[in-house]
Amino acid sequence: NAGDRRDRAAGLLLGAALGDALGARFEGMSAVRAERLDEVETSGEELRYTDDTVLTLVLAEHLVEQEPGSGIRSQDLALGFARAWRAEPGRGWGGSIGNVFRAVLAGSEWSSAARSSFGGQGSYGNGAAMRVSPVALVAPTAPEAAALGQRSGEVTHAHPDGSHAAAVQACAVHLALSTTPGTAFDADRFLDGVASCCPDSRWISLLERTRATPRSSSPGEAAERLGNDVTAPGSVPLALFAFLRHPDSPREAVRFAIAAGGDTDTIGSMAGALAGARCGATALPPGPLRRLEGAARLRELGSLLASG
Ligand code: F2R
Ligand code: MG
Ligand code: MG
Ligand code: MG
Repeated sequence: NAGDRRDRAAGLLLGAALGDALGARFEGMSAVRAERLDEVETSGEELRYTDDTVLTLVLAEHLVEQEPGSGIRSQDLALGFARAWRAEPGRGWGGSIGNVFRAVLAGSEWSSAARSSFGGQGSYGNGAAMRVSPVALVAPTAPEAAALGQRSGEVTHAHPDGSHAAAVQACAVHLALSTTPGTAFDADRFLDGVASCCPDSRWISLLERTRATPRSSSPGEAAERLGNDVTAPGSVPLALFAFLRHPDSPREAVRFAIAAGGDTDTIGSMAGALAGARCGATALPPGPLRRLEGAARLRELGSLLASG
């Protein structure tokens, strides 16, 4: 029903932002102890989000403004991202993505700006995947979510590893939205669904490695096998695994992702989007949610996209 769909849409966006904000202060640490996570969850401070959520908000607003079915206006989207980067320099941006945004602001077309980084290769950072979750709310099917995710990713990440990661995460979030919370979660079926939307063999093999990682692995063991860094291939698999590990608890999925260390805000955010999409906003931890920066707007955008 409509109320349930709105709750899932809000859960997707709020879960993404919560994972980002909870993980933010640990980004770059090798592992995070449970007590440190407890402290952040229970402190009275505002939970401030980072670049991950700044860009998720830009993409969500872009999707709200577009005509239904009209896809992505790449140059407008690139400009929206670049203006947000210029407006909020203190949000913990990726090392090289500023060069892409600077080129767009100087008048370059998005495709040449995106190709300008890393000697013409383009970026395979996880920045395209970390912001992609709202496309799952407007795409009618998982393959269409993947295609839209790919297009939104290419706007800044010209390297196929970077843009395909956005396709994979978008498809995964769409599939998570279409599962039924409270019923058994079939991890193999979920991974088969993601693989069927998958743009290339590299990502198929990363998904197989995710499937083959023992479900009982600790966060550290999972990070060892799947990676936990700022590259797309080194982070999306761990976010998927955190969700497979705790499909019915956004709090535990996010805590698992952050405990693994490395790119904690981004892996936490991608895991939070997946578990929030399946379980809805009502399943998010209420204390941290009350302290989350931007929560009202995220909830509102979820409603707008769910009803669009
Ligand atoms: N980058 C961070 N945090 C670490 C730094 C925090 C602080 N500013 C500090 O310096 O201490 N956080 C945010 O960045 C990640 C998203 O990155 P995005 O937007 O994809 O950016 P970028 O710069 O394009 O890629 C990230 C890094 O990946 C490596 N890389 C990418 N493409 C490469 C290529 N073709 N060849 C070689 N290396 C490549 C580089 O190291 C890039 O700097 C998120 O974690 C977000 O939270
Ligand atoms: Mg960040
Ligand atoms: Mg639940
Ligand atoms: Mg990060």
